[in-house]
Amino acid sequence: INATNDEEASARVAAVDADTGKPTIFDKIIAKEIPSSIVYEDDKVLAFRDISPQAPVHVLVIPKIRDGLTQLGKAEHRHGEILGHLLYAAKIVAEKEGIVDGFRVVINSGPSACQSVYHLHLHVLGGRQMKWPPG
Ligand code: IU
Repeated sequence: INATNDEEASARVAAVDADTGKPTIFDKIIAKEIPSSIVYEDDKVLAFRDISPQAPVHVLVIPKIRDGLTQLGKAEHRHGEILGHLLYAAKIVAEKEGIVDGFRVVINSGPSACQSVYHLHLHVLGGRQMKWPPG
């Protein structure tokens, strides 16, 4: 089994738990029960460095209250405001990290996209030349 298949397999396992409403590790990060390197925070969102960075800058932006947003594919009309706020927070993160001239925002939704944590999160990536298409 290669690394890619491992990633796909664990994403499928994570997805099985996704709809149970179980807290994820991000709740502990929000509660600061698990330490993280915080880049930006306000009353609605938290941005912290990814534990396994895929670029020189790799920050996750998450809503402090999940409110059913386990994944983008579960978004409802009422989530519009927080979704917009998350995207704007991604831009603030890019500015703070000095990559506002070139950065990528990624949301993996569901097992086919290798989502592994079922609390909506935006990946903010930069600090190197990004490639297209993504894997
Ligand atoms: P994904 O889009 O669900 O695959 O992204 C989840 C990310 O959360 C992934 O990049 C992990 O490295 C990251 N992460 C983390 O930063 N801290 C943790 O304790 C755990 C995952 I678990």
